[in-house]
Amino acid sequence: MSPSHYAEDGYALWLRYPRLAPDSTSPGADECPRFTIILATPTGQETPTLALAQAELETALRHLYGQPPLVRLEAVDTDSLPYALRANDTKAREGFLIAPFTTSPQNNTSSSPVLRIAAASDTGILYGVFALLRQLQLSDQPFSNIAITSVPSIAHRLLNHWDNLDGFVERGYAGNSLWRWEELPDELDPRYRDYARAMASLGLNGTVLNNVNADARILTTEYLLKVAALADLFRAYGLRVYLSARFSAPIEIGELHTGDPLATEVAAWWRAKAAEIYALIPDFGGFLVKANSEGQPGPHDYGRSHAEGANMLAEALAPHGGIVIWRAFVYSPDNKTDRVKQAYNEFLPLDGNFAPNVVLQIKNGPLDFMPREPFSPLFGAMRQTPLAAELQITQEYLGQQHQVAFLAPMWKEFLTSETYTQGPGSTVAKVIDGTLNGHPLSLISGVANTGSDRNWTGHPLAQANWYAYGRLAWDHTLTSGKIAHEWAQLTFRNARSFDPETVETIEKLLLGSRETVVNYSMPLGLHHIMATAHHYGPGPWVDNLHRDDWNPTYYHRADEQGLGFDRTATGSNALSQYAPELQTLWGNPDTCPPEFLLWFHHLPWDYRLSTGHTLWDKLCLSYQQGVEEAQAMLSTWEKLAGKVDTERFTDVRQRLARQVTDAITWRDSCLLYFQTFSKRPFPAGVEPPPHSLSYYQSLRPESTPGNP
Ligand code: GCV
Repeated sequence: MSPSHYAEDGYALWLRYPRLAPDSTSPGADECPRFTIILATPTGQETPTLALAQAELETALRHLYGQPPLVRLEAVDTDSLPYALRANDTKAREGFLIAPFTTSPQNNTSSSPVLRIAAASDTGILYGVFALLRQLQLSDQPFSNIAITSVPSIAHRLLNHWDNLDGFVERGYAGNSLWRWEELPDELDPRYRDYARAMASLGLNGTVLNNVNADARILTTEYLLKVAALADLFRAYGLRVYLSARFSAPIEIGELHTGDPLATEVAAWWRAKAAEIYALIPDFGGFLVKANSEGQPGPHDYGRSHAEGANMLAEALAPHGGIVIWRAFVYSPDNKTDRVKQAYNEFLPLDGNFAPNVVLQIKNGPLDFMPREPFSPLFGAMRQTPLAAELQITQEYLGQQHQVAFLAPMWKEFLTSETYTQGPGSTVAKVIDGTLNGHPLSLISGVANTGSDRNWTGHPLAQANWYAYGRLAWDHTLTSGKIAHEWAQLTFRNARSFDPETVETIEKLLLGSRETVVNYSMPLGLHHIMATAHHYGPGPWVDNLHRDDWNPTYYHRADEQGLGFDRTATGSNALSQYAPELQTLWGNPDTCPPEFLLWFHHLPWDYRLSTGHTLWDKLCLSYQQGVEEAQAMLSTWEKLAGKVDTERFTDVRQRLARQVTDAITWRDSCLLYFQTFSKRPFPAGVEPPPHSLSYYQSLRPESTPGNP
């Protein structure tokens, strides 16, 4: 079968295991190596997790080389493990060592390569197996040269599903929820296992099953039994279950008249609920809470602080080893302060007041998952509280399932941002992994882009974002290039033939894609100028929503003088929430990086950038560049005809064609609209829009999924 006829539906994700060596019936079959792999754990005993590890090795190596491996379990003395795997914490326990093993003469398996995977836990072994299989498919180095010691950077590596109990996924663009609540606990969709396996293959060890806009019913016994069925299934994959808890649950499902965190009956209710949960799910991870944000109940309803609310839940979970993940995504309807300042203002005074098993989960930027934002200033400022990053894998503001936007470069930009709180090198990554401020509790969350679509993520290339999130959660020092390369090779490597050029082409396309989306939608630091509610496509003209800070006009502030939000001392002074080094750098438009220019400054249309362009010209040219880049992505992809299987090729081609149309709509809408203020002509090289502004303002996408 030629590669172009090898149809794939994407279900296998990056775990396809295409044949790497001649198959067993072809001449040269004897060249296929027969591997011997030793799995070494402290007990050396067979467990459900080790059974999965062995099964994975057998299936994978049979597919890759046509030969099953010989797998042996062995006990290892933990003192003989490298120090990184011996420490008494989650990170060390989940790490692994892969090393060539020298066989004794009497045990000699002659030419058979022998490797040993050792870890302090069975989950560490499973992660090691997936790492080995990845490495075998990526490198052409001999098996016996593989030597890896790896420990996760962050202890708790979670997906957050914004899934409602009726199967709807908020901001989900890949079908319905994976969880079939009406069938659970009696019927277990085989897909649950495939999900857990995919999670383990990335080293992700936690999943929050339900939406942060939580339904209290998830905490009823009826639903907890369903949750327990999933937890039982996920356990062997090292995957722990967490739930989003609705703060008013004691009233809604508990028949109390208050949810006041300082009321003794409320605390007792949560303690009893925690005990019930742990009786059913002994390794339950904890609660994720969205409180007093966008209409959700919370401690403020009773005049209590976020810390008082979080600590009450923390106290209920503490005896069982659970944690509270308290979200910092808050902005108040009555607060007239610049929305991007509010979380900092609300949470910084509480620093030091949280219980040790509370972690504050903060979105990467201070606004809301825009295509580009500076990091949230809380990451620099709050030193006494463990801080977790919340990243959005689902592309709410980056083209949803229609557009390619590989997000690793965006997340790397965030993780490598300098907070300067302890001088240079005080990166956001070091805040999150707990090393900068010495917190043993570390956590990262990604809002899932998975759903019931056969290929999990809707857009075939959006799988790369789930992959990238998992890889960065495990090791935040990986580069975007390496991650793109890994994913492209694992996902598109042809069975029976290997075409490095195809992989390289996909890799490059991915790597530039997020910047392309920024260029044609919100360049130069523009933000929140998308259409209302569904957040798909442009809406810079929207000014009639009942809250000021829901209106794009609030954010871009276009007027006859210029464009942008002044967040310096002459404006909202949100800049003052950052370290002095950043205030100096970002506070001056001449030194502010162009990508944050209109985030921090309101500048005249004729302001001259270091490139020599005026602001107006640069704005127009950025939108134009975005369109041209989208067109280039389409033509690049078209060159892969016959090299990528027809099914995925066609699917991606159609979506890229749609992306080009969307990019043109973004450019034309925004430029015509901003031109009503700038009153300047488009510079040379910018294609004039074929329609009037009112035409673009009348466009309404037919049906966009995922809207609450
Ligand atoms: C889950 C944004 C999204 C909402 C989401 C909210 C949040 O506002 O549009 O759908 O709600 O963020 O993160 O809580």
